[in-house]
Amino acid sequence: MTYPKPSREQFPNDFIWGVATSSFQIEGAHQADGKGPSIWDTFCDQKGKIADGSNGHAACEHYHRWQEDVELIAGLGVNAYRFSMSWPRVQPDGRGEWNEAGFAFYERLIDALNAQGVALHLTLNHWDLPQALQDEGGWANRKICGHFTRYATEVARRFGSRLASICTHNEPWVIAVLGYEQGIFAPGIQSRAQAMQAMHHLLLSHGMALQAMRALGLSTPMGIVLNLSPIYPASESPEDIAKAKLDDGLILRLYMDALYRATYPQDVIHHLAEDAPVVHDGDMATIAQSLDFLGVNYYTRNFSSCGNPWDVASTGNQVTDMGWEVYPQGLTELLCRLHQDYQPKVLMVTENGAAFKDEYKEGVIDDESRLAYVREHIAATRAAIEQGVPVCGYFAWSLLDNFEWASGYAKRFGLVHVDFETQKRTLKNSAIWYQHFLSEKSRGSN
Ligand code: IFM
Repeated sequence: MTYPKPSREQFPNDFIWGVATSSFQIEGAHQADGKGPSIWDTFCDQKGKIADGSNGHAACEHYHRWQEDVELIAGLGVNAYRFSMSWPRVQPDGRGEWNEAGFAFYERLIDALNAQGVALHLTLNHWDLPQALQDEGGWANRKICGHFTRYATEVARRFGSRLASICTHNEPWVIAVLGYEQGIFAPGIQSRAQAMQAMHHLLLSHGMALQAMRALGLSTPMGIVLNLSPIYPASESPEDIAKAKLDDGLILRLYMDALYRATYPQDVIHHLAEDAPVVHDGDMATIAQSLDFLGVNYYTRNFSSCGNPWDVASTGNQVTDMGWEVYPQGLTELLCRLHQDYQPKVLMVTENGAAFKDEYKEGVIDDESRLAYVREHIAATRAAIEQGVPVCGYFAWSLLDNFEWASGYAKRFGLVHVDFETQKRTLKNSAIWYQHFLSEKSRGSN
């Protein structure tokens, strides 16, 4: 199924159109001006953890090239920018002194973008935890909830009124499961019990931070961003169907039930058995603060199989450089399901995009596959809105080619190409299409 080409006019006038990045993936300047080490600095230093042996020392040098990047963002014609703050840049050990030089960087960035009419959507935690907190157990240690709440409150106090929204955590499932259970992301731990405890503390700290930030009297919308996708059984066998239900529980219901129903799903808790998190009285009520928005990061759908691993090629659909199937309908389905099952006040597509190999030819990057991916997913978002889902924004991932975590710099998600030797930025055709789409006046002209 393909969607009709979208046009901007099909969306409400106040729809949020943005591009997204995160601190560790673009900033570089890993030791500049008093910044402390993050768990991703430590992880990159361990042999074999990052596919190309790279790290975030330079990344896109955004810390030094932020003015050029502000012009780039404004030039795209977006009305919003989603970015994250590096906790160790503003509080090097995560629990002690504030680093004024770090705050000054974000102050300059926020003010410059606001001056260009670009609204700022801040994420407090996009994975680069201060290493000093990991040294005392990181997200698996309940004490971190207090540290995170103090950090969130300080950031909201300083910048809240200049921000269009504040998100506590980006993709807690990734932090907990890839970081503490599978160990393929920082901090590289392999323990399901620790992962589930980390998951619980991420959610608890989210609720505590929301309470504390709201106590400042701010009207800034506050929420959380989850990585979600529909999960299908690989076959009609009862085993595959049961596996898909459980996987959906581990990836979606665990988080959504906690946030919207103040409970963890019993089938999942039963399955986790002794690895289930320790939950104190009152925790679930704290987690289930009312959310001003739910951020959804969508890239692909998933299949669950009890037998051989699912072969993505068997769908016949295009597959990205990450090995992820291109399946825009999954976004429509997901948004409709979230609306039906949990009724978030509003939903934002906070990340959506694709890594493909790009060819740079005489200053042109003709990334037709990425362009089609973005266009189709915007159309899929539109289809959900037509079905009554209150979606208020779409952010393309990502503004720039950047450090793609354990994959290093080889996987390029940017609408804007970065030559990592020279740091030259070049708009890919997908960026030019987005720019044109955003500036279009007449229906169907894109
Ligand atoms: O690059 C990441 C981002 O940091 C979090 N969401 C998924 C993206 C692509 O893998």
